Amino acid sequence: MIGRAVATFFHLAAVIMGAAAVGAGIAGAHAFPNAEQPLVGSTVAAPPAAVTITYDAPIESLFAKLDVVNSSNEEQDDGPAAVGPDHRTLSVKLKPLQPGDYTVTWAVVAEDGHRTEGSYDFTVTGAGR
Ligand SMILES: [Cu+2]
Repeated sequence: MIGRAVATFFHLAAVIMGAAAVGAGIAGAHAFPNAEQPLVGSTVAAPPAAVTITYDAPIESLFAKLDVVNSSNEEQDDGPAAVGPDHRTLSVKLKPLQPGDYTVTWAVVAEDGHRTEGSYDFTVTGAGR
């Protein structure tokens, strides 16, 4: 684990120092979401059982984070986040959600060592399961 962190650090350092020489090709290797479930900013009638984000590039299981909180900032995820076998999906199961607003926060490291992060909200209107 330490070896891997060091390798990541050196990769990042190399990227910073080499950015001018390598140019625009680097950007394509970052992992950004290209699909979210529930959808970003959506209002859903039925409480979802899980949150799943699909990325446009492979992500590292070791560094992937996905948290879901309610409007009182209380954790709503039920168990650790999991990276799918294709290394492109990140998901976490949820406790039974009450009607209200929820915030999803994620952070991932692409297989080339580049970190990306973000957050978004969704709203649940019904209590269901
Ligand atoms: Cu990258």
